[in-house]
Amino acid sequence: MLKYTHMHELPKLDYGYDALEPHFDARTMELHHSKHHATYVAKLNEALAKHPGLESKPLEELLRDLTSVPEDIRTAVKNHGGGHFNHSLFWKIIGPTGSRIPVGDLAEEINQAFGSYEKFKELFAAASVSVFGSGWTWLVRNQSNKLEIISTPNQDTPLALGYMPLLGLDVWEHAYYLKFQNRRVEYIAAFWEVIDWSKIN
Ligand code: MN3
Repeated sequence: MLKYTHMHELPKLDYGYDALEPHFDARTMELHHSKHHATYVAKLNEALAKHPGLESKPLEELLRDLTSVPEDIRTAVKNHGGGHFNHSLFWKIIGPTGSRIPVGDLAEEINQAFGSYEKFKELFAAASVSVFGSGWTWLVRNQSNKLEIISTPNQDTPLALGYMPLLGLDVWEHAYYLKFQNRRVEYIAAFWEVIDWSKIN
């Protein structure tokens, strides 16, 4: 997955800001990536700079074991490091092309865990709608290697809870307010039109 050897950097997108139109609009994509995500990266680097050496540690390692992070920067790493990790994953699992339905072994696993892809989407949407305030909904693997749908508040990561995230949906208002205002349900519906299951598999 993500590997870092020095200062953390804002990852380039594999597609243009307007590539996901009409589902995800260009203006939101641009602000979300070049402002919101960039700010998480800048603030993460700012925090890590207080403890030379930590910037070369893989971010996933820090997030999996936040208690090992020095206390004076723990909250900053959790929030901004989490924001960097979560968004980096998010950009990777969406795209202008690709498979809009699960493929391969994962398709079969989703059917077994949730009944069908339609049922999975219903459960995932219900979890996304019920996130109060800002947060994320995830498809994860638990420690028994089974699929689960979970939600996390703010920029908390599934890693910190011992889960391996496969896909995540950002349900902060900054991810959808310009186009959908308060209509989170419509944003979730648009997400299924831009998700690329071939990358998740
Ligand atoms: Mn966001």
